[in-house]
Amino acid sequence: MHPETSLPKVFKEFLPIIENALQKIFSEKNKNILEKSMAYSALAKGKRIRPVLALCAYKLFGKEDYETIATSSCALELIHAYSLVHDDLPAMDNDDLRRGVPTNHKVFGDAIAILAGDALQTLGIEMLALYPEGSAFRSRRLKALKVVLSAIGREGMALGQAMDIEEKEEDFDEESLLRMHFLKTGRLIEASLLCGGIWAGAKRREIKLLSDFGKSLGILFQLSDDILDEVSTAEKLGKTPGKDKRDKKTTLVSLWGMEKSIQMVEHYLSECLIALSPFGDKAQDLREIARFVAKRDF
Ligand code: GRG
Repeated sequence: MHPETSLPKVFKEFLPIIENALQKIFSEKNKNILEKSMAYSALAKGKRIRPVLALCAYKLFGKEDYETIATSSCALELIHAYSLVHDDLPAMDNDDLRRGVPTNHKVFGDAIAILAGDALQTLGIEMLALYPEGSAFRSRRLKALKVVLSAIGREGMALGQAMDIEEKEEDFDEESLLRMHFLKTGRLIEASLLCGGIWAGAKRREIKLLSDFGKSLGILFQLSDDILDEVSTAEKLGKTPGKDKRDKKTTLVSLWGMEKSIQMVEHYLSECLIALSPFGDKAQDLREIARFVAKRDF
């Protein structure tokens, strides 16, 4: 779907670790229909930004044993994959194309797609409860699990999705739109960074900086997604472009206009960079990711 050359170089380092861990999770032969449907969406070509962010946050604190957190980082991708499968369903966004291939329900039917989403979410939670392995990680596992559960449930991603579905166009002013996007997209992005920090044993004030960075990165991510929805192609995006406009949805671009949206990309990028500045050179990978999210064209 996308040329790897345009990805920040840290992706080159981490993508093989992530893909390998994902393959292991779905390695059994003679999979049943539920596992086939789960694997279809989880293994489809995504950017893997959430596990990459977790690994970058881990590396930020001087850790180099990336395999230790490979499976738990992939848990974030499983939870993300669940949200995409459910988001694409006819009762939600009703989309036919995702990650360059037909959406899960188009291949497996609505009922199996719902169950695959459910099971991807549960599997992600199970992986967070079990990994990173070992008694040394016991309290960090619990902390990371709590962070993710809070980010995806009734005060996080699921609430953001409900707000997106329920609220009428006229209900969305700038504040409520930003809040909806923070909940729907930003909280899992922020949680991915926090997990990496927690598994590395980061201090409270370091976690706060990661959280500030994650909040701005989440909005930046959504903003670039809205801009791409207007200007990109299905081939580049791997999903249907122009859908927000057709569905008459309020987006950050429809609210601000393209010119202001592009200025706001710069604003949120600089907020990201400010949050990272206390980390100095060690945060170079995260800086590159923020710049990539601001400039990405897929
Ligand atoms: C069903 C509870 C529930 C939530 C769905 C993920 C989501 C919430 C909705 C997807 C709608 C959407 C296009 C949101 C914009 C930001 C976003 C999450 C884009 C997709 O994530 P990427 O770009 O996708 O990381 P890949 O395929 O690269 O992993």
